[in-house]
Amino acid sequence: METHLQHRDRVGVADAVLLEDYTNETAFVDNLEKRFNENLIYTYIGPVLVSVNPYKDIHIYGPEYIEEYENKHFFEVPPHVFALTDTAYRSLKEENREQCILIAGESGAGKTEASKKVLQYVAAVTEHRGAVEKVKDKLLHSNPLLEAFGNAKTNRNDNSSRFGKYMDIQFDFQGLPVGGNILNYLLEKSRVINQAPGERNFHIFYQLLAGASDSELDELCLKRNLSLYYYLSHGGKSNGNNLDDKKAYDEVKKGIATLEFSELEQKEMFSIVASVLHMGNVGFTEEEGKAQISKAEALEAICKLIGVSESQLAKALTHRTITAHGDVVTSPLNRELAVYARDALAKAIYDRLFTWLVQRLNRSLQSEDARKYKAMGILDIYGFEIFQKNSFEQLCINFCNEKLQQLFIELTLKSEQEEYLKEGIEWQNVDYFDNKVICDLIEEKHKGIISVMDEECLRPGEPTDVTMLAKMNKNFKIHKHYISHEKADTKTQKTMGRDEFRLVHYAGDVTYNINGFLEKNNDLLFRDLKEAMCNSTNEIMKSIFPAKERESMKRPETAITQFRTSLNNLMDILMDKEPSYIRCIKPNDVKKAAVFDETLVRHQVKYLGLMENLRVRRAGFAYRRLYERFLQRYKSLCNATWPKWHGSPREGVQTLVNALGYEKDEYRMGKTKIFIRFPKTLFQTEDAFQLKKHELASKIQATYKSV
Ligand code: AD9
Ligand code: MG
Repeated sequence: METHLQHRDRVGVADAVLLEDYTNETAFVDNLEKRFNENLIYTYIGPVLVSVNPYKDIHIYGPEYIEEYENKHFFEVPPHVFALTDTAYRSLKEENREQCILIAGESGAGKTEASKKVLQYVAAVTEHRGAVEKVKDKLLHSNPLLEAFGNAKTNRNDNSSRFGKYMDIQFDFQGLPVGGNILNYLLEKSRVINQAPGERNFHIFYQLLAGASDSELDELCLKRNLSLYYYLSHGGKSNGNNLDDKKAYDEVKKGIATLEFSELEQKEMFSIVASVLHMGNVGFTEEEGKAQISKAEALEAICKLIGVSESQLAKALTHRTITAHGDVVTSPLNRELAVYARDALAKAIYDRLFTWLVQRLNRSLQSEDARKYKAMGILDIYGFEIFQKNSFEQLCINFCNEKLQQLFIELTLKSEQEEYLKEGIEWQNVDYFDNKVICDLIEEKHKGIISVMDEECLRPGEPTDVTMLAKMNKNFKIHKHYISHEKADTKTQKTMGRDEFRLVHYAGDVTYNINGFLEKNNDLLFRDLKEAMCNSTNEIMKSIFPAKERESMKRPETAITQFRTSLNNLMDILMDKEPSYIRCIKPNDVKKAAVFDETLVRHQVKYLGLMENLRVRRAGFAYRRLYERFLQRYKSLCNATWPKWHGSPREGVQTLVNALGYEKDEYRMGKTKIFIRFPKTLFQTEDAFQLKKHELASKIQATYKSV
C-alpha cells in the first residue's frame, strides 16, 4: 500500500498549508507541478482555491462530480471549484450570508471558464422547476452573448474577455435562483479599430459574417468576405475555419431568443454592428486641408442602417463645431483629423452598444419576484498586466488589481483574525505588505495620480502628455512607489525613457509610457458626431447617444475618474459579502496541455501574492478542524474513543490527542475546533489512521474468510 507520505510525494498536497516549508516558493511551485502532472489542477491554500489551466478537457465537471461535491464538507473532498461553490452556496442558503467569488489571474489563466463552472454548479444543484428553470436558462445563455460582443482572439487567449465582469446571481429565501444582474467594466474599445498582428476584432463581427443567412447579410449591406472590411483586415484573419464562428453565431441567436429580445431590438442591434464595420470603410481625401468623404457606398450603408441623413453624417465626419466665448464656430477637419473622428465614433458606438447589451440582459434577468433576495456575485476581471509597453489601459487594470488586493488583504486577514478571536486562541499579528500606500498614490483626492491626470486634461491652454508627465514627476518626486526618469537613472540603474514613469506595484514594477494618456483619458467625441447619432431613427442608437448629453455643456468625467468611481462602487458591493477566492494560473504561454513552465508559474505565484497568502494562513496554525469531524475521522486511533465516544466532542479530541502524544506546542483547543500548528503532526496522525484502516479492513476480511 502506498503510504500517505509516498502518496504525497507523488501527487503533492491538496492544501499548500500542509507543505513543510511554507516560505519556500520552489516547494510551492513544485507541489503545483506534481499535481498538474496528475491532472489535479486544483490546490488549496486554506480556503483559497488555486487553479492551474489544464488546456484540455479533464472530465471533472460531469453530473457525477456535481453529485460528489453536493453538500460535502469543503476539506473532505478533493479541491475543486465545485467544492468552493458548494460551500459558498450553503453559507448563503443556510446562514443567509451574501457571497462573492473573486476570480483573479492573468489572461488565459482560466478565469472565465471558472466563472462558468460556478454558474453551472449552482444551476445543477438548485431545483428544476418552471420559473426557476427559466431564470437559470437566461443566466446561462447570457454568457455566449456577452462573450460574442466582449471577447476576442488575442495572442494570449483565443477567447479573451476584453472587459471586466461582475455578475450577481440572486436567490430567494429558499435558495432558488430568481434573477441576476451584470456590471461591466472598461471594454477595450480600441480593438474595434485596430488589432495587434495575429489578433482579431471582437468575435461578433466574424460570427455575423460567418453565420448570418444571405438575406440577413443583404439587409445589412454586408458581404461574407472578411477582407472587404478595413476594421477586420489588420490583425489575424478568422480562425482559419469559419465553423466555430458559425456555431457561435447560432449560440448568440439562441441567447437572443432565450433572453427575449424583440425582433426590432435584434434587427437594430445587428444594424449597429454592421454600421461599425461600414464605418471603417469610410475613406477620406483632402483638398486644401479639408477632408472629403471618398467612398460613398460605406457612408450610404451606414445611413441606411441607422437612419441618419447622409449629409449630416458626412458633415459631422469632416467638421468640428465648438463653442468659444459663447460663439458657435464650425471648422473643417483635415484628412488626419477626419480619420480620427471616424475611428472615435466607431469606438464610441461599439462601446455604448456593449453597455446597452449588458443593460438589456439585466432587464431580462431582473427577478420578477419583489421578495428580498440574497446575492452570490462572481467577479471575472482582468489580472495584473506587465507588458513590454504599458499604457493607460494597463494603469487602469493594474489600479483595479491593487484595489482587489487591498480587499483581499482586508478580508482574509480580518477573517483570519476573527476566527482566532472567536475560538479564543491567542494570535500574533503577522507582518504583511499593505498596498494601501499604492492605492493612495493612484487615487487619493486632490493628490493622487488620477487627480494630476485629470487636472492636466481639464487645464486650459495646451496640455500634452509631456506636460502631464512633468507634473507627475514633480508631484511624486519623493514617493517611494513612484519612479521618474531621473530617479531611475540615479537609483535603480534600470533606465527608462523620458516619456515613461514607473510604479512599484505590489505585484512588481511596471513602466508606463505616457504617450496617449491625455487623449485616452479625455475620451472626447466631437459634438457633431454625437448630434448625428442622436438624430438616428434606430432606437438603440438614440438611447446610447441621448440628447441631454449633447445639450449638456458640462464636460463628461474623464475615463479614469469614471473607472475609479465604478471600481469604488464595486468595492462597496464586495465588502458586504463573504468572499471566496479562486486564483487562476496559466501553466504556459503556448496554450498547450501538459506543459508546465516553471518560470512563468513562479512569476504568477509572486504577483498573485500566493506566498504571502500562505504565510498569513500559516502564521498561526496550519490546520484546523471541528471537534466532531476530527474525532469522527481519527477515533479508531485510541481505545477510549473507539468505537464510540460518549462525552463531548471536545473532550473526546483531548483524550485522543493525549493518547497520540501531541506535544503542548503542537496544538490548541479552540471553542469548536482543534488547531494544529505543524503539518507533520497531522501527517503522522493521518498515516497512523490509514494503517489502522488497512488493518481493520484485513481483519474484517480474515473474519469473513474464516466463516
Ligand atoms: V482573459 O483574462 O479573459 O484573456 P481567462 O478568462 O482567464 O483569460 P479563459 O477562462 O478564457 O481565460 O481560459 C482560456 C482557455 O483555457 C479556455 O478557452 C480553455 O480552452 C482553457 N481552459 C481554461 N480553464 C479550463 C479548464 N478548467 N478545463 C479545461 C480550460 N480547459
Ligand atoms: Mg476571460
